[in-house]
Amino acid sequence: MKKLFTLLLSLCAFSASASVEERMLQDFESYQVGDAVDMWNIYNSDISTSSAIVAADPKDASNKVLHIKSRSWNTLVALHDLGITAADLTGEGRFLVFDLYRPSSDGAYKQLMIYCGDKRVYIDGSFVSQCPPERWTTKCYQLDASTGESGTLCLGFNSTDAEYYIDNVRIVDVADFGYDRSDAENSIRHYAEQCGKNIGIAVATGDANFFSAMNDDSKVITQTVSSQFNMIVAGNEMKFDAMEPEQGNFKFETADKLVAFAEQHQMKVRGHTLVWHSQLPGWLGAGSEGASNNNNYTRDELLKIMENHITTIVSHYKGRVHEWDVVNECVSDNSTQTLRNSIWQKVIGESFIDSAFVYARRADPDAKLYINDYSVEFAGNNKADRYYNLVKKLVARGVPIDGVGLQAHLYQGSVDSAKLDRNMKRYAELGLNCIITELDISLPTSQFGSQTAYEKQAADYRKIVNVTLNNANSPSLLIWGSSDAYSWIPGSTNYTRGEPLLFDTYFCAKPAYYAVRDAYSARATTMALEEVLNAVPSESLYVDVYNILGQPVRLHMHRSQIYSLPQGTYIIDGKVMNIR
Ligand code: 9MR
Repeated sequence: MKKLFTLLLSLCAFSASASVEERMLQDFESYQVGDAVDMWNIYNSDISTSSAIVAADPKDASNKVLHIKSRSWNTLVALHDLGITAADLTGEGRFLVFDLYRPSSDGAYKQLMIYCGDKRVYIDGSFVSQCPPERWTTKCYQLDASTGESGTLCLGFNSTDAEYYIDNVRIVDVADFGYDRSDAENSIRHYAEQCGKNIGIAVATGDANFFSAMNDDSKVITQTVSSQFNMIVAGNEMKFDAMEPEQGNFKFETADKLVAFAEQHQMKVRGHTLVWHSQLPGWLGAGSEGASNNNNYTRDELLKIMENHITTIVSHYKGRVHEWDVVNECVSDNSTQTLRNSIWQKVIGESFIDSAFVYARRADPDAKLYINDYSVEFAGNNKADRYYNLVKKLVARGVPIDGVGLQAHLYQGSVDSAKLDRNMKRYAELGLNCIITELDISLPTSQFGSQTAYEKQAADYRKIVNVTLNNANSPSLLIWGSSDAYSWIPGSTNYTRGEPLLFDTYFCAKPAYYAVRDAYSARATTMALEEVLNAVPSESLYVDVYNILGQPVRLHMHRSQIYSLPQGTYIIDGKVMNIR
């Protein structure tokens, strides 16, 4: 069951204009099972223990694939006779793509390298999770700009113990992403800014090599992140284990890069996260669930550790990180208890929350301080109400908290605008902000590729944005991931759900992208027009309304009647206005 890719022109389902062209370089079908393919070592080391043998696809015996065992560092597969140069592999909208499969015995974290002749055209910035075990995954790389070099295309994982399969090595050209990253005036960010809102994106090390690509303006991910968003949050790189991997030894390098990138692109930074039960360093002795106290810390000792962690990090970024998730996911999933079992709660008690906020406030009095949690979006739902009751108590006892984060890891179809609106309003009554911090709206695998499902997903995104636009205490909305290829959802749901984001694997805009952009732009237009109308002298009670062809719709209409016009675009007193 060979996939037919050769010079296939496929229209992206998402937009009439987005188009993707694929050119097959090697699908191994012309080989015999058992044929060996050359390997190459970058430093000419002994590669005799490594092998690349054409084999039957572990999932489909009728398909031929390449089975690779890499037993020495820097040993790659040499794909001869492809007739390409390094320059052929690069360009805006051009990706090198292949399918990857690894048996469960293979370790997940690896570093991919790609060479064209002697020229390295790609390297993962670090060892990153490559793909789930025992399933084919599409891997997609925008290579480093090259000119002229030619030679054999070599690729593989830098490892002494890798075992994996590859197939369908191909070049993909995206002729049109369905949106123009260079059009600053027609971006989500532009319209959100007109509405006075922050629209954010989470990026992580493994996402199109973001931390290596961030200084390269030709990279699609760099362009997407900086052109469409005005806020950024690190998916993993500012968590406890990343920032303080050894006690008292803080690692700021990666997070510093993120902050510098944000400043270069006039984006705000959201700091995620200071105190959490997950992604804790081993030295803390909290165990795999984050709920043990293997070092038998006393309450005072653990408070000191927490104070030092928060104070060091928040001081380091004083004035540069706009807001912090001070305490993350402290509410229990068990409806009979308030707080989750964690080392913090167990050793310090509920007041660990109070202390964490106080330490953060002291370190940067201007940073906005948030509590953050999941499954707490919709007022009336059990966990949402327990979260609210906890926050209400924090406010009552004077904890220096500015706002509440609703993570919003949602399923398509689960969005309840009325309950979300009610939630935001009850936090406003407490004097708090209430923002969406980690939005994604997943689809079941059975709906992948379905235009109808993407439209419904888009409608859900639009609902969420509209609720935030209706609530002045909701200044920020952040999307948890840059493209469907880099979402955490598939792995976390055992690959039963996914495709939850605004962009697909190649960063083509999905309907959800347009929905979010339109939601902000509609409000921005209305807001701009309201200003124009308000500027009209109060005695001018009547306006002339035209359609976009300039034909009169209503002349001398009482301006109080404008919002009763049927949905559509009009020119009113010389200004374009969308009525929705
Ligand atoms: O996106 C993050 C993913 O890369 C990590 O593997 C995962 C580990 O816990 O954390 C993900 O982000 C989480 C965030 O920090 C807190 N809320 C839930 C998010 C999804 O798990």
